[in-house]
Amino acid sequence: MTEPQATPDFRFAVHGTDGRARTGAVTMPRGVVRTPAFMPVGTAATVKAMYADQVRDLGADIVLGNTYHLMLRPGAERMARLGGLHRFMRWDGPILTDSGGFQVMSLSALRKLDEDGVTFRSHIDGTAHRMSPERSIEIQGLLGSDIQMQLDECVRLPAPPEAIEKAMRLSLRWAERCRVAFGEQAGKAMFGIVQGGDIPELRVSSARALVDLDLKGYAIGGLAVGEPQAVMLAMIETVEPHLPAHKPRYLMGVGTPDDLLRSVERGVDMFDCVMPTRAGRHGLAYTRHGRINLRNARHAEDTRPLDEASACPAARDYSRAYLHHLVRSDEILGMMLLTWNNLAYYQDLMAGMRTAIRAGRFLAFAEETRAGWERAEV
Ligand code: PRF
Repeated sequence: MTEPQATPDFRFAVHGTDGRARTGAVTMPRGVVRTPAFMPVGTAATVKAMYADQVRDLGADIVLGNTYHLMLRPGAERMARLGGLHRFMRWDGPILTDSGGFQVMSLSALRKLDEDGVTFRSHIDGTAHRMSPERSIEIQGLLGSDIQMQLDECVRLPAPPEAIEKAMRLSLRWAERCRVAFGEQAGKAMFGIVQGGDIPELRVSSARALVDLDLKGYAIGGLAVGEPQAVMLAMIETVEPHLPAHKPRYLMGVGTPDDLLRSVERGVDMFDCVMPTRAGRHGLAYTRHGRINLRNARHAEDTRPLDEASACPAARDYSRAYLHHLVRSDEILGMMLLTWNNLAYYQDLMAGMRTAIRAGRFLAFAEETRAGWERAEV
């Protein structure tokens, strides 16, 4: 290891591999992201139901913010006047922002896509907005994002091949425009997004064209959008050999704990997903023993904690009976405790994977982890 620089630029180093799985670190001025990494989703300048300090204490090195939500409320220029997203939400570590295209397509009304960007109406108040690749990068800059994503078009699957190809080519043209708009920014990065749906040839040409742009990292988008897990994994296997080994790879919007294990096995370094936080607000707990639905009557008199061996107080110190009661009563604390438990589980899973890769026993770790889930409702 070389001496850390006073203000480190954006760097990625692989520290160990096991098969295709890698462990390493992304280093940037606001901190180091240990990979494989799971980024809790902080859509509206908050990881819902969590204090920023709690998120950090669980071992999260980076969180995700959303251009779409923050441009609508509180607004990008206002955020900049307030000192940026880090100060606003009291998170001083790195922040990755999604570009907005994906959220526009899934949340807004009356959206219209053309060569130059997307026009849409806010899901909050119906006001009209326009986002071009350049404006997306400008907004991510105003937010103060450390890792910015290109604007892209993600097609839900199944879809006709022509639609998949059209979106993939448009995303490539937008990647070039975003790269120009981003320019060179010390300590920051813009990632490209591989599209191409479930068509291997399109995935490969998307990856190749993006690699030619020499970006600092590469995301795989357009997966976990309706296709079976086997198709998602096959697409990762198709794309991975075309991505540079010395740059981070980020699988967007994925996934279940099993998705994470199988994607890391195939060479993915970074993930984000609403699953642990959203599930926590709906009474679901992820544990070493599998997913538990606390709403179920079987927990009403169960004095055991979710996981007595966990370091997380939410998992260790509260009975399932109490959690069941909170969930059934729609109490805020129920959502807080289950979100806390779930993010702790996800971060522990990532830490376990990093350790296992370094020890050269990733597949054994994955098998042991999956075997534990079989004991969910005992
Ligand atoms: N593109 C962008 N964000 C995303 C996706 C994508 O394809 C996905 C797909 N799983 C989640 N989030 N920009």
